[in-house]
Amino acid sequence: MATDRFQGHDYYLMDELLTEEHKLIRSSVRDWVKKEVSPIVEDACQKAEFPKQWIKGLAEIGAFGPYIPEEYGGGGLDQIAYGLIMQELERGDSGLRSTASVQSSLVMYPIYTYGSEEQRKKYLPKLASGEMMGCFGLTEPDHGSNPNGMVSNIKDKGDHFILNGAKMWISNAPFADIAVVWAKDEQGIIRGMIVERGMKGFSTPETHGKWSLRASATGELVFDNVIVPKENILPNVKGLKGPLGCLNSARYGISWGVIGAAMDCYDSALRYSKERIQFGKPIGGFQLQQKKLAEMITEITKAQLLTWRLGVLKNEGRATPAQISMAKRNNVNMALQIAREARQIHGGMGITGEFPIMRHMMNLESVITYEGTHDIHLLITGMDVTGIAAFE
Ligand code: TGC
Ligand code: FAD
Repeated sequence: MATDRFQGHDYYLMDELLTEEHKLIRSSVRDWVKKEVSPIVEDACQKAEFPKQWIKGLAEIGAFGPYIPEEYGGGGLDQIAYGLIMQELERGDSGLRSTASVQSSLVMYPIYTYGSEEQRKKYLPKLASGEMMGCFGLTEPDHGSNPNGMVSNIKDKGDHFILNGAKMWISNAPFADIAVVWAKDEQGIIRGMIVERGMKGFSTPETHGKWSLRASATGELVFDNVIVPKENILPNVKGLKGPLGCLNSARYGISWGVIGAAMDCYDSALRYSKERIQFGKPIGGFQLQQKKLAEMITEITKAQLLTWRLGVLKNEGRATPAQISMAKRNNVNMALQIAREARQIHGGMGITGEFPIMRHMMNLESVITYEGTHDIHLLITGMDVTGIAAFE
């Protein structure tokens, strides 16, 4: 990719709503992305490799567990800071943000929220420092949008459980040291547990051939009579609300993250429209291109306002799951539409790795599917406003 000339976009002066600490965090993550991510991300995607050196850097900038209390190694920051970190990471690449949001919201969050004090002390500091990486196993081959139908199961054998089943599409699985796994007990109740690499019968085959999130490692989790000690069960939650509670945090982070990807596409398109000459003038001087750019910045601004308000509500403990669904759905779709329009503004150059556009666009095709599809989030809003579930 050519030199990273990204500048943030703040049409409604939203920076005035941020603290000095928020701005400092944002600029340190942006600097790190420019220095360590932008120069190699295109190559990593072309080769479908997750650059492992990013793990140390992500830990150093505080991207693992920003809102987990400092006594467990986290950053002790608020939800706006978490959102800004996700925004800057996804500005670099959605796969990079995925790595950080899985570690923070889907591994550290459940251990912190549902774990015992021993589990918190054992895992959280190592997860925060990147010494240990985690993944989250909810989706199964036959149960994606409907995780309640899962068939992975545990059987009580006295001092341990025997775990059988399989999870699919699991971010970070190929290199994770631990997996937070959700499986049904003999009463059919969903339980969470920590499965460690090296446990007999546990394997994590990598998923190849993705056209999207190529700089993020994805894999399966296979459990063949895995012995899970009882002390590895998350004691403080039972039922589907356990994993769905984690998704609230991750979906919130995504609603910020994708604004980063959208801003990167807009930023590139705006610059290109002023530099590219056709018919004797910059293409940005044609009304058709201005329509695209004007609509892009309008949609980015609306998304920024939505997520900022959501962050305030989340800080106050008042954000509802349905409000989070609305922001995730709106903002991912917004970013994907902007990527498609930005691709057109770049003409043929838009399909090359000289610009970040096509990579963002392909990544966003995963982001609009994972953490609840575009359709599922619409149904969540529909249920919230009517009081009637239309999932089945
Ligand atoms: P339903 O009967 O509605 O609810 C079951 C129980 O859960 C509670 N609940 C929630 N709790 C916390 N947060 C939420 N968002 C919640 N939504 C529901 C609910 O109150 C109930 O509690 P209780 O006490 O009464 O038992 O459940 P349902 O089976 O009808 O399903 C509802 C539906 C379809 C919305 C849900 O299954 C869903 O969200 N499906 C989408 C699945 C999904 O998002 N999977 C994501 C997998 S992880 C992932 O994609 C990671 S990508 C990571 C990356 O790389 O960044
Ligand atoms: P399906 O559920 O089969 O859906 C197929 C289509 O049917 C979709 O368009 C959907 O909207 C629609 N549909 C389904 N049900 C309904 C309905 N009731 N009404 C109307 N339409 C419906 N999962 C994890 O657990 N951990 C991870 O780390 C993780 N990482 C991922 C990384 C990547 C790159 C990808 C692509 C996925 C990841 N996932 C992960 C899985 C992801 O959450 C699922 O793909 C997603 O929840 C959708 O499930 P599915 O793919 O089985 O699609």
